[in-house]
Amino acid sequence: MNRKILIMVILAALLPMSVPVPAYMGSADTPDEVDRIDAGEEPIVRLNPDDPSYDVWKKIRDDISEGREPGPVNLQRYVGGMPWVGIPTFFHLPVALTPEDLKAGKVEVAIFGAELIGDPRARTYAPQEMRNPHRSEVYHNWGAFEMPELDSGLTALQELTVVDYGDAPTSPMSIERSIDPVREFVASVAGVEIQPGKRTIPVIIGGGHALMYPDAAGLTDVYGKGNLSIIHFDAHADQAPVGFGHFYTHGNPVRHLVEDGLVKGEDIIQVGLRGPNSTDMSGVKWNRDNKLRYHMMAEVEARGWKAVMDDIMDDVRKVNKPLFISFDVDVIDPAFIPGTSTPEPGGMYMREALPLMRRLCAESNVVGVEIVEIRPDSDPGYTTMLNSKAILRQCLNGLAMRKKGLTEPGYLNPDIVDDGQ
Ligand SMILES: [Mn+2]
Repeated sequence: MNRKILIMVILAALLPMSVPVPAYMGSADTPDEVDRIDAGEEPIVRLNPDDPSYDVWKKIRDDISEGREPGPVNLQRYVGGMPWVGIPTFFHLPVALTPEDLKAGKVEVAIFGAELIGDPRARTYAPQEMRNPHRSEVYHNWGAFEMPELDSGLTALQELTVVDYGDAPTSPMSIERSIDPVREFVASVAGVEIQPGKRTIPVIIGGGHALMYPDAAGLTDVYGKGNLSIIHFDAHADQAPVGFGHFYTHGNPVRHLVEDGLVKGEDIIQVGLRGPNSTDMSGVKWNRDNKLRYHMMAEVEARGWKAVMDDIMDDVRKVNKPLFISFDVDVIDPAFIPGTSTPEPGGMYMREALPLMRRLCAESNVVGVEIVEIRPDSDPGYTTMLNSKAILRQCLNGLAMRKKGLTEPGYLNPDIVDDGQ
């Protein structure tokens, strides 16, 4: 009996004692599939490997690097332009297609899309809408037309080498078949060493929050198990014990990352939890038993934003490991981001989110970022795309500040805080 089966048998023996199955969850009879898993057989997912489209979604073109030197390619014809001119990539950035391109271009940040089909939160067109300048022109002036951020005085996209890295491979039919390819894709980006001790930062635009598992796991493949910290922005705790029998869902990545030993509970900081869909008191108990740090909206209500923000930054300093920012946009109040799958009133305001994102990226060692649960299809006023882009831009602004050494806590350009009169 191998170790995995032994653990499953022990868990199966303990399960009826520790987890009573509520009546509404149906019969406690063991379904056939679980019998098969207990017997050490593969779960039944009937696939057709003879189908010529079996793996086209993850098969790399043979001629992807043919006839060109490795490095980013700028697709724009002109030196600069207005948002509605040119070929839409993320912020009109140059494109890179391979890890060799990232390495040759010493690319500091690679932005790419990922959509996990099979989750009800999937196929949202979020990556493509992030590339689309329509109704969010303010962030899409490009090249010579780029404007500096007032708060830092820096033009982030000119300070940093950033590319559009296309999209991660995801099966159009199966979340399960997509997990390992996304994990490997994230690891292949973070694995690019651009100078000693400095690696490319993957920035993932999604898609359902089931992404958090392969995104974080891909980073631990590079930085080491137990050597990654996560700041997790979300209205929801995402450690649900249920998922309709599925292991990977948008509601449980935190639990699985901890239980699989990839990330330690004490290295996870959660911000913005609230609302009836978030968790119940048994979920809170799970958080406390596993030593997670959390700052719920109730704490903001009790203590005020400034005090809580200072504690969040203290937590990040205390954990002091390479940091992954997992930003579920439903942490923001639906007044600002209605285009998300599980909106919860009473959330963070953009005025709170922007400086926190900027500070995290400027003052800590960020090695990966995901901005997920963006749903342009339920964004009637274009605020979702505008605000999601603002969050990403403040992250890039913070990374540019870090590169320039502007890492003093809460740094703001002094001339914009005070008119000196
Ligand atoms: Mn989430």
